[in-house]
Amino acid sequence: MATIHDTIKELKKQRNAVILSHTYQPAEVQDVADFVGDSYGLSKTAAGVDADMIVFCGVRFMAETAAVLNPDRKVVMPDKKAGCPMADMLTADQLRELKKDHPGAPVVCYVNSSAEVKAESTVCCTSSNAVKIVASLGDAEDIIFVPDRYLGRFVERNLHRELILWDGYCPTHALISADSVKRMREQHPDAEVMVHPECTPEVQDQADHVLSTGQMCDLVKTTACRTFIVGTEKGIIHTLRKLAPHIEFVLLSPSLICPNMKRTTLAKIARALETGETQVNIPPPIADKARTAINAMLEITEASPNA
Ligand code: CIZ
Ligand code: SF4
Repeated sequence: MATIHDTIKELKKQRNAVILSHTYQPAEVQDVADFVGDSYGLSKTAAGVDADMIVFCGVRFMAETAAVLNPDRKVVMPDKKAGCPMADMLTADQLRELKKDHPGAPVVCYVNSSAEVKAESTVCCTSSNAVKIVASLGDAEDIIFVPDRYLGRFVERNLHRELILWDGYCPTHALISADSVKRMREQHPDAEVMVHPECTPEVQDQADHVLSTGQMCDLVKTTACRTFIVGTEKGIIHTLRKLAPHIEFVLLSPSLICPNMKRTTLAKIARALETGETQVNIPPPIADKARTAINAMLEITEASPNA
């Protein structure tokens, strides 16, 4: 009898599809994917492969980014309800109002935002390049940074300047307490602690490394450290163990689970491949403006990749 893995493989061939999985996805989803990575890296990868259909296993803003960067391909989400509460904390109307209060201020928007919000922004950023993107705006007196207040605070501290922040946050990362870092350090005295900049400043203060998911994956390939306490969504533990099987990875808190990231199942992937549902459609005028903000980020990061 054909297994779900056989079915996915066969349908993928028939549809000339590629499966992309974010590192926060369940282990079994990551294992059937052609590429595993962060949202922006995956979208860029998708642009370079020969496929008619992209099955994006992640949350909506990620699939939207893939659709914006791959306008000629069909991008489908296995579960259309997989949203991101942080992205939902800022609407395009709210951003337009904020811009009116600060005329002329450039807007930097974290990729964890809707295509409509990106379309209202000057330049996008990811958690790996947020500091560099804001720094590139140099002398601007006022800079609006949306929607994550904690990534915004991380940028403020690194650049020693104030930003106009929105009050968004990730409910999964923001719930982690600084005390939980202290407790875990007591249990694992030889471990280094890495946390995501979506964590609160108090948690960031307790960590050895504040890193994006991509930077965490890079660090474990070269480090001499043999135990890490990991302060980001649980799915990445599977990714990190595959990259560095000789290292022990301990999740900072059992509550580091994003319910939306866990909506994807193998059965839903098979159904998405079979039916082509649910397709992500971004109206072209919005997609064009969102692409401009994403490409502006690319130009800045590629102009001086190591700066
Ligand atoms: O953009 C992503 O993939 C997210 C949500 C996290 C990260 O650190 O890259
Ligand atoms: Fe959104 Fe947080 Fe889930 Fe990432 S982990 S998708 S920021 S709710």
